[in-house]
Amino acid sequence: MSDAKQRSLTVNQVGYPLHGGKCVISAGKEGSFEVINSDTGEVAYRGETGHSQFDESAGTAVCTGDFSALTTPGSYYVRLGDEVSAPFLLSDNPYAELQRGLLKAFYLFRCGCDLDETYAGPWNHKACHLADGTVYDDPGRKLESKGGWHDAGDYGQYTGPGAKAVADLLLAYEFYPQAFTSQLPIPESDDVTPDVLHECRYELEWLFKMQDNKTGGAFHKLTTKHFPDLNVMPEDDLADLYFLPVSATATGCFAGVMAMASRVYRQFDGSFADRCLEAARAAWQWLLDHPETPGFKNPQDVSTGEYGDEHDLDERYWAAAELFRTTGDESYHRQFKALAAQQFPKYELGWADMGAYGSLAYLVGNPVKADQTLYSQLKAGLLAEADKLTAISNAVGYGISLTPADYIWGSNMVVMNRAMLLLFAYRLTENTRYEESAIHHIHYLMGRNPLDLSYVTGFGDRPVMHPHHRPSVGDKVADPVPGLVAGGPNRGLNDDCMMEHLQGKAPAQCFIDDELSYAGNEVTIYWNSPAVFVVSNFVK
Ligand code: G3I
Ligand code: 9MR
Ligand code: ZN
Repeated sequence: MSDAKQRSLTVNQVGYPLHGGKCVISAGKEGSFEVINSDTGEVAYRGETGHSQFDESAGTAVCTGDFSALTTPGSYYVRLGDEVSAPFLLSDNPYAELQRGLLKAFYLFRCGCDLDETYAGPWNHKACHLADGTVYDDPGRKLESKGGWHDAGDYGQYTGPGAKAVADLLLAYEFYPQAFTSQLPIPESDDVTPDVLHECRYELEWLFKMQDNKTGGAFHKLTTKHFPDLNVMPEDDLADLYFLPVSATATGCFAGVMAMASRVYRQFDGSFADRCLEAARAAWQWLLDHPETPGFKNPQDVSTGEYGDEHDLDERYWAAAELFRTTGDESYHRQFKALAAQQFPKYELGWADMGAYGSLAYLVGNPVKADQTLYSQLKAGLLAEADKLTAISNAVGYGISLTPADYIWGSNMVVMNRAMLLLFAYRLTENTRYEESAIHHIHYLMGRNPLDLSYVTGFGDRPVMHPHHRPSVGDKVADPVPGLVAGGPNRGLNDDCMMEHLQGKAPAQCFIDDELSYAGNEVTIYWNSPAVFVVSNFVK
């Protein structure tokens, strides 16, 4: 843990925008509270908390102190009796640095190139995973494999999760271009193309290599057979790399993200946009040729991440939606409508359930071309989901949309995905209720939670310090690589470290800042990416 002691009075440790809701959450005590200016020691605001109510996720009674009326910029903390909160800022644009940190993390996840000190600071290291990979099913076949981002705390590279991460970042850019105007910087920075697109292109260039040019299908993943030890730096991980077999879920995600990229990059680089579209079409053809395929399973001698998913309708649905949105081609529309008529989750954004990307593409595409009945159905469905999420958020202590059952492996992705969905609803209706609910999810992530922890390394008064992230463990730098979103509380306690330390805890307390805890404290690109999206909505 960081040196600061855990406090029962919690805030967003980065801060709050000047205008809009601002609350402190107290676990235990209620009553009069003061917001104190940290520089002058003066009381800037006095208020009364509401009454405490038991919150099942937190396992404690909690109450809220509202200080929305305080709108003077500055650095503050809250006092209630003898309890104090972490310090935080009130500012016009409090999340600009956080958003850049969350995005810069993708550069720090890069595989296959030197991370120079100029861009990576003390977290620089040499190029890794440069060798060709062997096609697992056809061992005589070797293919170039270099590039892309590592998935997580391990060095595997997985097509579906990579596509989700790129999709979130491209959507963030499409929705919030104003949040991407300054350089990070990264080696490709120029004054023409926004850095977010340079960074995504690094992954997209690798994704091209995941398409089997013999069939158009996408290999499920590129990994060694087993995970290396936890302290192995990327450039020292020299075991053989394998392209694991093509799967329908990977191919659907590949087609979806390539069709999306073709649209987004068109104005910057027409020939790259053409390449993306051609790759998407070929992947789509593979899907048509393989209407029923079993979900991916690790072969017996492979133990890296499986990302198993039996259901590929949602990935096909997303692919058809993006191909229709990008090309306007009626044949994709027909196929999208046929898929939409089937039963599967259409408002989820996880690595396994990609339906919401398809629904959104249809809803923000060209409404004139859309089938009006289907359009209305999907919009009503999305808003109903968003209403459900705001209702849960308003009912429970920490103001977010998770029920106790939702604290699973990667619960912070659930937190951010749901905030994303709320922001989709805001986009479609301009009803600020959805946006107000979304920002509470950032407050939770950044410290206003039962553990008083910022789940983003390098940000906030009490951030995660020991993520399950091999470079952070293996390098000689005391601080972890910054800008990484930790998985978060997981009531399943799916690793030995959690089992040893967290038995009997309430769901939102099932978290330990220990590098051995891979089921709670690992980091991944697709936990960072929805955070970039959500925070970007609030960046000026
Ligand atoms: O969705 C179910 C839920 O319905 C059920 O109530 C709950 C009970 O445990 O489980 C939920 O499923 C969990 C699922 O994550 C949710 O996404 C599974 O238990 C849990 O095992 C599964 O964990 C996945 C984990 O790999 C193990 O397969 C994570 O989502 C996934 O993010 C993680 O990915 C790993 C890669 O394999 C390797 N690289 C690192 C990465 C992050 O840890
Ligand atoms: O380090 C691995 C991590 O990146 C994965 O997400 C996780 C789940 O697949 O597995 C971790 O590896 C652990 C392995 O599964 C069990 N033995 C301990 C390993 C951690 O060092
Ligand atoms: Zn690498």
